[in-house]
Amino acid sequence: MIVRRTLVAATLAAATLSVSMHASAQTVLKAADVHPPGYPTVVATENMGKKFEAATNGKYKMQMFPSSVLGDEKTMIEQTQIGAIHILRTSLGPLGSVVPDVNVFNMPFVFRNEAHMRAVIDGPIGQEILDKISASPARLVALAWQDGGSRSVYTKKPVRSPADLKGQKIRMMGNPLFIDTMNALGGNGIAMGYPEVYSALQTGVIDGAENNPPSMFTANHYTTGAKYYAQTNHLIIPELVVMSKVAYDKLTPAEQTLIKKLGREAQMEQRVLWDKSVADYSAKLKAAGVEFIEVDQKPFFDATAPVRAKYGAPYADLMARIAAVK
Ligand code: GTR
Repeated sequence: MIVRRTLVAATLAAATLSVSMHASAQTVLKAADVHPPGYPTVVATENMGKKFEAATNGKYKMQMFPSSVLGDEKTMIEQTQIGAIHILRTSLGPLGSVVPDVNVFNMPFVFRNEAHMRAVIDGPIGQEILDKISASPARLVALAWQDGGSRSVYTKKPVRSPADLKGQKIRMMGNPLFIDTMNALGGNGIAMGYPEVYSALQTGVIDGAENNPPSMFTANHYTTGAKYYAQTNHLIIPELVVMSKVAYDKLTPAEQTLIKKLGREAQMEQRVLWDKSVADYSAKLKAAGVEFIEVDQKPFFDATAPVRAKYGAPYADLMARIAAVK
C-alpha cells in the first residue's frame, strides 16, 4: 500500500514537473527550506536562484518555499528525490539516513571547530562527499555546502556535564547516529522533525533540544522555558543545497555547470551572513534571558567516543584525512 502510494505520488510529481518545465517559456524551480525568510540559508539560496534567472535570461525562475511549508526535512528530501521539489537546502543530518557515506561529517566532534569544518568542506574532501551524494542511488545532485555552525544542548534545567543530561528527553534530528550520540551523553535522544520541536518543548513531550543560536531563536524554542544553552558544540554539521536529479537532468550541460558554480558562490555568501546571524541571534537570546553556559567539552567528547568508533569504523582513512586538514 505504502509502495503503491509512493509510486502514485512519484508519477504525479513527475507529471507536474514536466508540465511546469515545458508548458511555458519560463521554468519555475521550486526551492525549499525549513527556515524562515531572511535566514542566511534562505537568502543565499534565493540569491543563487536570482543569478541563475539572470544568467539564463529568465528561462528559469526560482520560487522559494520557506518555513517548512513543504514539510520537515525528511519529507522534503523524499519530495526532492521524486522531483516534486527541485532545489532543497537541508542539513546533512537527515540525509545520512539516505546516503550513509555522508555520516562521516555527522559524527560528534569529528571537526575540531568551525574553522576546521570550513577548511574540510572547501577542499577536496568536501568535494568528494558532494560527489558521493550525486553518485549514490538517491537521485540527488549535491550543488554546494552551506554553514550550520555548531550545535549545543538547550534545556529547562542547566546542563554543565553529561551527568546533568541523565533522564532528560532531548530532541535530535532523525538519524540513528544522533540518537546514539545523545544516549552516549547520558540523555534520552528522541527523533523528531524540526517543525514539531516547538510544541513538543511547550507541552513537555521533550525536556530540551540541541541546535545553533539562529535556529533556537527563529524557531522560538527559547520561549518555552528551555533557557539554558550549554555550549557543548557536540555537532558541527555542514548543510547543503541539493537539486533533484529529475530537474538537473533537464538542464543543458552549460546550465548544469552554471548552477554548480552559482552554488559555490552561495556557499561563500551564506558563510558571511551566517557569522553575522550567529552574533546577532546570540545577543537576542541573551537579551531574552537565555543563559549561555560555558562547559568543559572533554567529558562530552570522551562520552561520545563509542559513537565515533561505531560509525567511523568503515571510514578510518577518511577520518584520518579529515583530522590532518589544518
Ligand atoms: C537547523 C538546520 C536545519 C535543520 C534543523 C533541525 O540548524 O539548519 O537544516 O536540520 O537544524 O534541527 O532539524
